[in-house]
Amino acid sequence: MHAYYYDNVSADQRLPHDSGLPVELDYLRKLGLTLSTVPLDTEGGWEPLVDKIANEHGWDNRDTMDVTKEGLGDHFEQMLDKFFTEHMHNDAEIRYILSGSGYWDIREYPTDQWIRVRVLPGDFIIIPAGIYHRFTLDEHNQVKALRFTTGELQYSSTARGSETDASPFRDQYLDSIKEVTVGA
Ligand code: KMT
Ligand code: NI
Repeated sequence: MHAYYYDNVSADQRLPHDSGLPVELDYLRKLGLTLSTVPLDTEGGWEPLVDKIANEHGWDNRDTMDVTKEGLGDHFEQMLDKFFTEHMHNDAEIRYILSGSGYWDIREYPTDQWIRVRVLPGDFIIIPAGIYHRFTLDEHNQVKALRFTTGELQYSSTARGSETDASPFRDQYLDSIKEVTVGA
């Protein structure tokens, strides 16, 4: 996994859009992300390690998101548009990449710059509730990821706008990064 500032060039979202300015993963952690890698070829298998992380966090539910043309059928383009529309969630977005690759774009606060995070198989990413972000596939056009939740599995997102700006989940997020952004 690695990250860099997005170049803001208007071209296919699936291209790297690398501005050449790298971003440290520790900086993204300060912005509230949890980032780690559990290699798929870990000795003894990745499953016990991933199970342990899930248990520690109390995630009692999981499923596989198959973000491929075959997996999503007629909804493929529609779902991709939805993922790439800037949004936030009221719950954390927790994903473990099983195959394929893609990019999450994370909004830096308060600059509103996009930071692009490249994900590959074995990458584990937790995007906190209330942070603005979007997701795209790359040119290979496929990703399969485990999705974890506590309680019921359901997908709900809200596009950035006056409603999300006023959301208590957004407030909580901004509060959680105050230490980092004060004086920024
Ligand atoms: C989201 O909300 O941004 C997503 O779930 C992206 C797809 S997960 C591979
Ligand atoms: Ni999301």
